[in-house]
Amino acid sequence: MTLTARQQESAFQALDGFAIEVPSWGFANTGTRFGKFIQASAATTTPEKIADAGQVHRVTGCCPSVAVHVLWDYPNGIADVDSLNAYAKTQGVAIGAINPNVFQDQCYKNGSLGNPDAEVRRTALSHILDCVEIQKKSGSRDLSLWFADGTSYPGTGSVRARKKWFEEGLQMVHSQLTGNMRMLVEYKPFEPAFYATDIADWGMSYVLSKKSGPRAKVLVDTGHHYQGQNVEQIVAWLLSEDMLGGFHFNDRRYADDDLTLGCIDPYAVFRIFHEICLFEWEQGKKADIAYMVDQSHNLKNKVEEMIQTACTAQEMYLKATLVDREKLVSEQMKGNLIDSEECLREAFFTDVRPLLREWRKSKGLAEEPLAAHRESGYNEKAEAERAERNRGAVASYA
Ligand code: PSV
Ligand code: MN
Repeated sequence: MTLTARQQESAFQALDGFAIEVPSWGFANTGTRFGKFIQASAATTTPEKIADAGQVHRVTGCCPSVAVHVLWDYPNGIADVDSLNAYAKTQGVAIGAINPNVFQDQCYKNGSLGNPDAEVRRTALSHILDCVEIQKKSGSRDLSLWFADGTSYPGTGSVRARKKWFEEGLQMVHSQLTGNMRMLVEYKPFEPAFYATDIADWGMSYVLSKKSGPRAKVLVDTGHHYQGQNVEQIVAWLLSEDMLGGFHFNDRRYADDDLTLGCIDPYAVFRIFHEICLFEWEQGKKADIAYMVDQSHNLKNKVEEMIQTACTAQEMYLKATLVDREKLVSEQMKGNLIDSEECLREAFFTDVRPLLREWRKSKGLAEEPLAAHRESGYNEKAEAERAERNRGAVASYA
């Protein structure tokens, strides 16, 4: 596909308007339940996670914010907000979505907002409301809600009672949101619950969001679906209902694998972006969607993989902007299956990397973000500063 000057200009505009948020937890040493493989350069403190996010943005130019997980990143709660906001600014990024954590404490064994014990439900609600205060003080637009709630054996919980408790809890959270604040409700079919997760799919997330109020939207984590599920169809439905709030991007082969975006199926990522671009083209305006990454790299170097992810997201998004939508719609209406499908394939198989290099040059960025990062010496410096603390992490884990 050769691009006209007009197409190149609109591609640059599209890239100017594309940003993807990185997760603080993607920079720390994490692992599977079978073990952790420690990286000497991994972040050991919240400022280090923010500094890593800053480095990703410095070389890619498309990751201006970092999502935080309150229990992991704000040891002193709201008292940490000002200093972290100020520090993030020095690193060229902003604090993004605020993630409460109502899944790791012992009291949450039988759930949080869906727990049969009213006292535990109150504890969970109170933590989430504290997070709303952090969100307000931080100036973060989105509260990102994920619940590990559910039951793992048949008969061990009332599905409808738990649904009702969720409705009540989420409505309370919604009532505290002001200004442009939103709450995004994430779903996940299984893990850690293995019989009936309380918010297991987009329909449940949709119902709870609708019942909470207009600031509640659905969050689609691409890894949170059953094998073979058509995620872009879910995206299109949510868009048409004005209920798509954001994404947690990652790739998967089997379940919630949290692999690098696009490493298994880049065409699936392209198709998601295509549905969004098509919708925006028809509406004549941008959809209000928070693009976020949710990956925790256990094996690859963390900063490098986040750079890889950001670049893949840009590439797939850019390809989606190139679809000849006028032709697509006309071929669809005529029932021309091959010609319609070719509109997608033509854009998908276009090598957009030269265009991206041009865009980066026009922004004063390095043409190859990964190479620029490697040449910067950032990793060596981080390793020298953090290795000792990370050795400590191995010792305390063993
Ligand atoms: C749960 O699997 C999840 O996708 C949620 O978004 C959490 O906030 C995140 O991973 C980190 O545990
Ligand atoms: Mn997620």
